Amino acid sequence: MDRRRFIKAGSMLAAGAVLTKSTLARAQDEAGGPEPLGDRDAAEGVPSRAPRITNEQPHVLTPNGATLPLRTVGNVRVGHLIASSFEHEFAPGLKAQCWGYNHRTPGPTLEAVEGERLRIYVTNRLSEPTTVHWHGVILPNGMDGVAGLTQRAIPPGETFMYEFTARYPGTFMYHPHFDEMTQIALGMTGMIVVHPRRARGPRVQRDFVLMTHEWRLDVGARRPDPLEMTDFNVLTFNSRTFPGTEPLLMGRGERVRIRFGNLSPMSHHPIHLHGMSFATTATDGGYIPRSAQVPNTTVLVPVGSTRVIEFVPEQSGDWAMHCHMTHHVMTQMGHGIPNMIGTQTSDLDTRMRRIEPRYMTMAQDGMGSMGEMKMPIPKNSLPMRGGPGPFGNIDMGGMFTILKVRDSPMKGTGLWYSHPQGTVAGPADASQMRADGIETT
Ligand SMILES: [Cu+2]
Repeated sequence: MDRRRFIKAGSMLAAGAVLTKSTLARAQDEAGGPEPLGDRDAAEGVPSRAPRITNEQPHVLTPNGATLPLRTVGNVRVGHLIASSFEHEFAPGLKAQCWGYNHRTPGPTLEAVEGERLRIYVTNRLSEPTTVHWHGVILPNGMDGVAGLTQRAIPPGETFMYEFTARYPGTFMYHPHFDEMTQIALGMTGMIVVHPRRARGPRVQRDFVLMTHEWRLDVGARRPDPLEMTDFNVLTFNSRTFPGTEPLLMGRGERVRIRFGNLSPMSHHPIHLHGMSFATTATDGGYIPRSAQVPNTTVLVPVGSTRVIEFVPEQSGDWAMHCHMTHHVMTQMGHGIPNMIGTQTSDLDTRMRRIEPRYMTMAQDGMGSMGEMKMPIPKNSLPMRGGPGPFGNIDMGGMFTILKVRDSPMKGTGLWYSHPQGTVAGPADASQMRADGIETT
């Protein structure tokens, strides 16, 4: 028995042993989680705000996400995170029961300014204890959120208070430090942005945050599998998978910042931007001096890290941005199928259809067209990959989104880029090929 099977078998035995304790929790869970709270709307987070400049710094935008509302009480900024189970949509057609904060995964982005005193209440509406660890934030040891080491875990139904000063600006994250394997795998992550009191470096016009994550969600399952160690099949930006990812809208010539976080269980993500060269300006450890900023078109975001990039888009268009691990731009249906590439199937289909009339051999020429095949797919699942684009099916899914660079960025948000004439690759002209000395016969 390998280690994974052993763990799975062990967890089933353990589940049997604590059946009485977990039955109630499971019953609540099956019913779609706990009752909504009276203050749910306020606590759930507000939609990402339009850029507003404070001290020359725009608010951060969390595509597909929200910012945690903070109210000022005396000289303290007060917020409330509620950990619970809820139904989450990864993309139209794919939903699962996930765990997160304020009915979101990732939880709402915590946005503060350097030097602010923060008081964050954490209510646990999960079926097991939890904590919140403020990953990368320098704070008193007892506020660090490590169950058993720096605090007692927050029991189900209780609320704990964390209070600390955001001493240093930067891009950080929050997540539980109790049963991390389960709680993070089910979606309990969030980003923290602490703006510097005085803006550093050139002023940016847009400031986005994207949390990368990976999930094992078997076709037909209602819940991600936290026991998976290697074979993840739903890859996400802010817990959404393409075509469910909200495009990032920006103006040509604007300075744009994207802050990536990675709380995937097991994978680092090399995020590649088309049409841009950028500088990595900061990590969760602090700012990178200008003299040490290396130009790149791909930034590796390791597990448990943040990376901040800045760039000025030079060319308008619909530019792809995606993880460059090819299996991270696939979705559920691309996994676990037999490799048929190059096989000579001759009359196999005809013969098989005598036994099974719906039989069809797939992917013997490659898998590129499988995303657009109008094959029936199981309920609550995504086709192999991709989504509709202006020139046909977009052949990537998963950790993929679009940077919409426009001359007037607030116009035409839902529209595809309109290309100037003569700037789109198309079929070659035979006479021009001959003139250029290209032989094709
Ligand atoms: Cu990746």
